[in-house]
Amino acid sequence: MYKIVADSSCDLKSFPDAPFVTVPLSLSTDERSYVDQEDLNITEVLDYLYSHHGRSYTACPSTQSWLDAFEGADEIYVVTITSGLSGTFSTANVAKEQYLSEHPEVKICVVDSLSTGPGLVLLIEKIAEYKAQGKTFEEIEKDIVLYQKSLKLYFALQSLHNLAVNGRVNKLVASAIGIMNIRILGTASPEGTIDPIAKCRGDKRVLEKLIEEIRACGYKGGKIRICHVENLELANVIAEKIREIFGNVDLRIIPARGLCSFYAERGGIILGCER
Ligand code: X90
Repeated sequence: MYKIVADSSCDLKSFPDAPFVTVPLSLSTDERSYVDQEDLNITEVLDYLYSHHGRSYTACPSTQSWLDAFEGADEIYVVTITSGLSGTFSTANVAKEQYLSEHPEVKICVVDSLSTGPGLVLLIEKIAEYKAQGKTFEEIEKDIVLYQKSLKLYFALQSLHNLAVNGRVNKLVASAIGIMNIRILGTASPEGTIDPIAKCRGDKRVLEKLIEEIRACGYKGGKIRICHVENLELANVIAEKIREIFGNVDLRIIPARGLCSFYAERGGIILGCER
């Protein structure tokens, strides 16, 4: 039996097309700790974090939580958040080596998404599609890397506070926003780090600029996945605009789970597309 295992940055709670399980990262302050499980109440966590004045941080899954998730399958595809911003990919590889030494007959492929949220969703869907087509483990291992390179990730955020205090983005970039309705539009670099594109005033401007970028990257109507942090409204506006321009696109909108909510913050939008 095969299985897809992703960390909780994938924003999916379930995935009906394949045997699927997620492994949680965790979110903490010095007083409280939340495991990013399926039933985590995002509104409650965000309310708490915004009312808390001390520091807050995240941690990648333990090796043991990966090992537990691997149980019961003999062909395992692991999809992780970008190694450019998190140790998650590295802990997944440690778990892989350990699991293989105890189960030499099992096959495990760990995919570095170099992305987050919707980028992982597209990779997970593609693995299930490859399996349905009857591709072998070795073929999938090779082809998924090529597919990863064909994906683009964009984000529009209202605050970079949590990214900046946790050292995931330059503090100078971060200080520019959080004022006057300013949004930051950015993309994932080929190394899976944060690449700011523009500061935009208001949602209307951010939408224009986002569409401009999507066009310029060579997007022609492929799949799109949009994850949002309590901002279904803007996600819908973006989806509508994309359909207006590119026709009947395969597009899904997904509420962010804990990890992406923590870093993308309230109002944040993350969009993944195929080129
Ligand atoms: O504690 C950990 O190991 C997790 C660290 C994760 C850090 C970054 C998460 C970013 C989530 C922010 C906007 C999208 C940026 C994507 C660039 C690849 C969402």
